[in-house]
Amino acid sequence: MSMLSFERKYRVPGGTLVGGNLFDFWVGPFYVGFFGVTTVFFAALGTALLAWGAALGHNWNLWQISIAPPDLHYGLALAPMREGGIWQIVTICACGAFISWALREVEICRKLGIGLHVPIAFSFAIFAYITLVVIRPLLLGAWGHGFPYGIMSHLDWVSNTGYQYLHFHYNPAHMLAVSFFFTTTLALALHGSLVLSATNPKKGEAVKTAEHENTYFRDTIGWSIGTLGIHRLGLFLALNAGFWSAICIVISGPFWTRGWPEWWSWWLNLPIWRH
Ligand code: UQ2
Repeated sequence: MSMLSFERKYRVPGGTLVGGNLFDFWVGPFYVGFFGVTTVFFAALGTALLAWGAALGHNWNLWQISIAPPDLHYGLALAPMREGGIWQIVTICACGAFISWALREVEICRKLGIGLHVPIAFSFAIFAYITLVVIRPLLLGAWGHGFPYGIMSHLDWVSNTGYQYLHFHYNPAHMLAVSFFFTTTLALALHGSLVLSATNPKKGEAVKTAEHENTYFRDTIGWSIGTLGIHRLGLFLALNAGFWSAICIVISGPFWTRGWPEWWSWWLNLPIWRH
């Protein structure tokens, strides 16, 4: 892989959070660091445990492999390996690997002297995952409330959990999350298509700049958010999508146990409807 002169200039010692200079080196294009070592450790152990769990299963059909959490009667205790213990250690490995990766991103940002936007953005995705497999199971009192690690099985879990609350689309936080996901795709479609349209002129013509991009939107809707603004908007929309996803599932069970359609009775019960 080619290395730009720019990269040599910024491939600098320091900026580490843990371990001083000990792990402050690169392997090929990859920065290692203390958290590179812990990422590889957790990822390798977790993957090996998933393979073991798959070997204990009924077959090797990729769609049917599933590593399930313990039965609810184990509560918050450690379960035997074959009865959900694998899921519990895989979950620890996943949290360890994700958090290590975020902290490795922090060390790289510090080396480069750039903002921490990327690790902060990633932390929202980690927060959503940890809400599903740690925070909500803790609040409900059993690891069995986590979702199983399997392609079809995790979809079944989502469907079953949704129907447990009758109609999940009536969950107001779910409404916000879905709206943010859709708006994220709209913003990225607008942005991606706009940039490609400006950078792919007719044969023989010069590549266009932000002035053309601004003008396109001023002509169509009377306003342009700007080249920096669209990235601020994109980050805002994406972080909110992940954040409200975490909120919509953590309130389901720990804070609202009935069907979500029923939650809206507060609206029907407003005194303004009395005549
Ligand atoms: C824009 C701009 C960009 C863009 C985009 C817009 C030059 C390259 C996509 C247009 C975006 C607008 C008007 C915001 C739309 C609002 C929502 C909530 C989707 O103006 O500046 O820079 O990529």
